[in-house]
Amino acid sequence: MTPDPLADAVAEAIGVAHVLREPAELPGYETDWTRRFHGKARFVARPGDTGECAAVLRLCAEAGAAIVPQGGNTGLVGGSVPRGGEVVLSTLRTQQLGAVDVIAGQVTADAGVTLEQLQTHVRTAGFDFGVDLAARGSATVGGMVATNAGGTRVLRYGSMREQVLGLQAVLADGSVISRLSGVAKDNSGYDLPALLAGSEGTLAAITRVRLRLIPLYGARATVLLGLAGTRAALDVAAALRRRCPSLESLEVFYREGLALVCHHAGIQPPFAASHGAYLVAECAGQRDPSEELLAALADCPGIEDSAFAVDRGRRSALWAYRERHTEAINAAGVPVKLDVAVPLAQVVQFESEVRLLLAEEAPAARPVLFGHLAEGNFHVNLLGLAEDGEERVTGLVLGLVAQLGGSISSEHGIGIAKPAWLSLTRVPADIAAMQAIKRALDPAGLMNPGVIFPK
Ligand code: FAD
Ligand code: 2HG
Ligand code: ZN
Repeated sequence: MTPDPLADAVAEAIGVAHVLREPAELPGYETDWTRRFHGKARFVARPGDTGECAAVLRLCAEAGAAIVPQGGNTGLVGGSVPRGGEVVLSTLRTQQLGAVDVIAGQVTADAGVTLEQLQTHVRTAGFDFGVDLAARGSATVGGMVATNAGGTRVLRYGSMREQVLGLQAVLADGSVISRLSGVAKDNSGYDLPALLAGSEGTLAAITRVRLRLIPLYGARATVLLGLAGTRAALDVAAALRRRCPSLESLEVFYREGLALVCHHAGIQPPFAASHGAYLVAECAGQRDPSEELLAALADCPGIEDSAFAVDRGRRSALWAYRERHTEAINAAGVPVKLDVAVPLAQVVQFESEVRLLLAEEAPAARPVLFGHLAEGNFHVNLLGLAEDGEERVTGLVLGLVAQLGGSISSEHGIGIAKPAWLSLTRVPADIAAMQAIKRALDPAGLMNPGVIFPK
């Protein structure tokens, strides 16, 4: 073990068992979920609460040591792993879940609580949580706020920021900001919780969050449709949005992703025929929403195949074709992931143009497209792209997105994967304002350096 006075001081503050310094203990904290991003940690600190987290950050500030906050390490833009020599601040030991406030429909959760733990906890009290995503077993509340995670229910409940009523966080100098009262209307000054949502660990370490809850719906109806292509999927999506107030999800995928999932999971495709696009739609309510969903679908032309489910097992089987894309892609190789969104009016054009662009510019790569159709959010995954082509091809795809008026990061963040392209969709004054905020809260640039802005 290399001598390190900072690690010794941190161990004194939070307990020697909660500072990981042995090389054998570190790899899980040093490589991201996709295996594309990795770097050495100086050591890993695992504080157990806000006070201990503040002590760690204060000591790091005094030593001028950079910090990488880390939750479940399921982030997909490299922001959760060290670039080389930073202290990793893991929140996984912070595990408190407060009692559900059944009058306000709120709960307070520590940053290290996983989405699944949160869901289980609030469901026993008759509530549910508005954000859901496939990494629910590992993704943490803190990480989800820090990335402003989206997922499969944004069309009904919004992203993570919309669920945050308040939070507690430690700034780079170790000072603590706290707004956990749960008061639903509070206009006393700047909305710091909203600012920290999506800040990707660059402004503060989030330690506790006050969350809005939604009703727990007992009835769900899910449909998987086979359609001619994206145009047809968009038409169905528009009709369902108009006709089904209980609509919660509109997810799209294509035949290349379906083939990967079936191969990886060892399952049969849903239909005998292959289709140009697949759409998963789900409605949820206190009463069975099947009739509402089926009536709306009956008026939709262009549906080539369909599978419908209301019971949990069959619904999960339909969702698996969509939800298991990320793991199936990871099993096939180390992907380059481009999480983008375009205005819905440009979705059809984007899907066809990006495929043409990739066929011309990266013929050896295997593109896998899928995503959240309701928000025009495509996950463009590229397998087998030569390393020396990553930057050029990323620039071309993100350039197309910008040209169509879209976003180069729809829900995963900028991380260390995309700072070079931030100026495609943010004007200089916008970037300067964000950098001024960063400087004000973290003057020494210790919080997650290299994330969002180029170093
Ligand atoms: P980490 O990966 O540990 O960290 C992510 C970022 O947040 C890093 O920049 C890190 O520094 C920062 N951070 C973490 N904790 C804190 C904290 N307490 N304070 C300050 N900063 C912090 N994302 C979506 O948006 N929608 C999806 O549908 C979705 N599906 C996914 C499915 C799979 C299978 C996988 C592997 C990932 C998916 N993701 C999705 C991405 C990922 O799950 C989310 O970004 C999630 O919010 C990250 O949470 P985490 O706890 O793993 O954070
Ligand atoms: C999803 O929507 C996640 O499933 C992951 O955001 C996307 O793997 C990806 O590219
Ligand atoms: Zn997604």
